[in-house]
Amino acid sequence: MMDYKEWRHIFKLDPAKTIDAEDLEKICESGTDAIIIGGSDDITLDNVIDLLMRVRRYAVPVALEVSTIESITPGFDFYFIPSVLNSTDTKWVKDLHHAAMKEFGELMNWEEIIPEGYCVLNPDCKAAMLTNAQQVETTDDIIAYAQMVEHMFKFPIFYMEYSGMYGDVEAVKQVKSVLVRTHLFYGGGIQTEAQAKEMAAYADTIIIGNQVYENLEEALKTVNAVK
Ligand code: 1GP
Repeated sequence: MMDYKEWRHIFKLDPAKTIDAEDLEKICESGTDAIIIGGSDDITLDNVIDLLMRVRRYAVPVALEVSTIESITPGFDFYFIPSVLNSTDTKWVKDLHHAAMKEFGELMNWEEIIPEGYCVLNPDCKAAMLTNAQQVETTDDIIAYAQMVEHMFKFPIFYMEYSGMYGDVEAVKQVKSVLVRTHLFYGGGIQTEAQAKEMAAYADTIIIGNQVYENLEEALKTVNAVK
C-alpha cells in the first residue's frame, strides 16, 4: 500500500451522514488516494464499523480520524489522531489521547498511529465549537503552530482545518514554505476542481468533505487537481 505521506487527495466521509451504494462506489473508485472516516457529531462504533465495511469492498486505503474513544475499532489502515493545538481545552490536546493509550496502548501497532497537529481556522465550524478553539489571528500565528508541530512535537502532519470555509491560500503557501519534513494537510470548503488545484499547489494533501454530500459530481472532479 502507498505510504500515507504520498497521498495527495483524500475524501473525508462522515459516518453520521448517509450515502447510498452508488455514490460510495463513485467515491471509492474516483482515483482518490484514500478515504478518511471522521466527523464531529454523532460518531458511534456502529456507524463507523458500518461505513468501514462498506468502504472495504474497494481497494482504496481507509483511515479513521479518531474523535471519540468509543468508536475506535480494528480494521483501518491508519489511525489519525488529532491534537488540536489552538483548543483551550486540554481534552482535545492530550487528555483523550492519554485515555486511549491507557485503554489500547498494549494493542496498538504504532506504524498505523499517525499524530496530526491540528489548527482549527474557521471559528464557526463544529470542530471549533466542540474543542473551544481559540481564534487564530494572523498567518504568523499559524506558522508558529506549524513550527511547533514540526520542531517541538515532531508530528508528521500539520493540518490546516478550515472545515466548511475556503481558506486563505496565501497562508497555506507561507505555512508550506516553513515546513521541511512535516506534511501539510489542507481541508475546508473545496467545492471545485479549480479550488482543489489552488490549494494542492501548496498543500501536500487536500481533503474534501462536505462537497461529497452537497454536489458529488463536482467533488469527484477535484481528484483531477492532483493528477
Ligand atoms: C473537514 O477538512 C475537512 O474536516 C474538509 O472540509 O468539509 O469543508 O470540505 P470540508
